[in-house]
Amino acid sequence: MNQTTSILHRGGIFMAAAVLIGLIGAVPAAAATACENLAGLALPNARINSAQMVAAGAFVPPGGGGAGRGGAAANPFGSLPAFCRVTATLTPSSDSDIKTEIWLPASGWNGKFLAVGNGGWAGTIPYPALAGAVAAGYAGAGTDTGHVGNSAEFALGHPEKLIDIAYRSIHEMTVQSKAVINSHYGVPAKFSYYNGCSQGGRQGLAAAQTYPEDFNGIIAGASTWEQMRAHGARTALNLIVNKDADSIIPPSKYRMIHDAVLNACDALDGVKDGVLENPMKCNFDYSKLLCDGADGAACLTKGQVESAKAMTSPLKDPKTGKVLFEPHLLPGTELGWATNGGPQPLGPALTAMRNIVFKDPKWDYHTMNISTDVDRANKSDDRVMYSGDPNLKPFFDHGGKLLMYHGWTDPQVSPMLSVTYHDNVLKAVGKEKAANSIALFMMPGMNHCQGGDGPDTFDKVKVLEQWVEQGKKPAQIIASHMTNGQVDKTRPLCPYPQVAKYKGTGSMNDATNFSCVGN
Ligand SMILES: [Ca+2]
Repeated sequence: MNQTTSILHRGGIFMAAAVLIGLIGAVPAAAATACENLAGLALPNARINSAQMVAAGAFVPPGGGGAGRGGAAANPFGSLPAFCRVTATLTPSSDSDIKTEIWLPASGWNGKFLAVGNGGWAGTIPYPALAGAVAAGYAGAGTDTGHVGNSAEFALGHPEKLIDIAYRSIHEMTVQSKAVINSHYGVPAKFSYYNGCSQGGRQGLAAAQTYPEDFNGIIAGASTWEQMRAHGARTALNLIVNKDADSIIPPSKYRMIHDAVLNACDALDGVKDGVLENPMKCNFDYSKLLCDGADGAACLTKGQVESAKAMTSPLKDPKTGKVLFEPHLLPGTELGWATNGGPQPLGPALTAMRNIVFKDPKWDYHTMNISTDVDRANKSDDRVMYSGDPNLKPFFDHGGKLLMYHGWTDPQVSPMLSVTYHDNVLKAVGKEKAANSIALFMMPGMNHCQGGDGPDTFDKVKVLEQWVEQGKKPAQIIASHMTNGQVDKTRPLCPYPQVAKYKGTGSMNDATNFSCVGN
């Protein structure tokens, strides 16, 4: 009997056992293949490197572990229950070297699979998010996407590796994880979910577009779906706001500018709480802060006014005024302007320009020709990293649900990308058909994926599950804001384009005193 037959045979026995046990209750852990046996599982274009039980609280991430989006706590591993840790290498192409980990709860498995995404240029297994999945009872999986290190250096001369991070690694990981789960527990996962933000949000959209049958539900936060053009635009914006000494806004002025924006726009939503419910309604004119005479701490020079406008406007060709990239940051992001407007371009953008666009790790960004190089960035990867296809009909027809979210004060990835993609899907698929399959929740006062003055915390997977498993599309989501570990504010998040409106009485920090209304 060869190995595959043996596994099928054992699987058959377990299936029969599961049916019998199903008559009297839940499938006990005893029905599962022992963790260590998974090391012998044969998988196409993949090899399992190890399969070992990890005792409760005993996991220590290799080399201190990698930070991932979507679940990092102070010590996300200390309270982990016992689990079976499977490490694998996936090789869908001859140049692929995709490291993946599949974590299987030793007891209390909820019968579901949860894949977690990456941040930045990936290059590490997102251990904190993986830990969050297992702690909540899921069989979880995460991948380094096929290279080591959070930069784009891997892509130079390795187009297959770019395809791996773009969409292939999450797909391969998901296919293999489902096989491992089936073998280990003797039953397939009842539901498969994906959760990611930033690069991980784009990975989620790519999954919905490219492999519509992989997941029953996808959470895509702050999705950077127009990735290479955005990297070109970020680099260009950085050059524009640093073009001469007069243009540079010192970070010491960010608070002053932010306060001026709040003074003008905070109360537009009926609640003076330091957060703009819909910053697209705030048409703040930064030239109101122009210094009367000499430069000072409470005003902006002429060049600084231009830079403030550039930070919050579509990117324009400085020579012709032509719009080169429409999605921009919104008023209210001032405290985070150092991200894109600091002394040099954002790291993930610069490494992309060097290694993918110009294919020269020493490329000097000061030599950028903004008029042509934003377009050049957009085409540089044969559109592999572009994840903006709005045709989600196959995913929706399969029953797939897409839950999107984005912070309005995201200083790194324009929230307009999520708004635009959402609207594009409605146009492509039809509003009625899309209505029960896609939802976007804009998050007032939330920064990039988390943090900020607005509520940034809600149980994303739970919301998605209720939608997928019980047909309850979220009409609103209660999110909370914490200070020093204590919840100090709750507020409903509303499905775009609705906004939360204060009912007029009761605490402004209590979600029950707000309702979602048309914008
Ligand atoms: Ca407000």
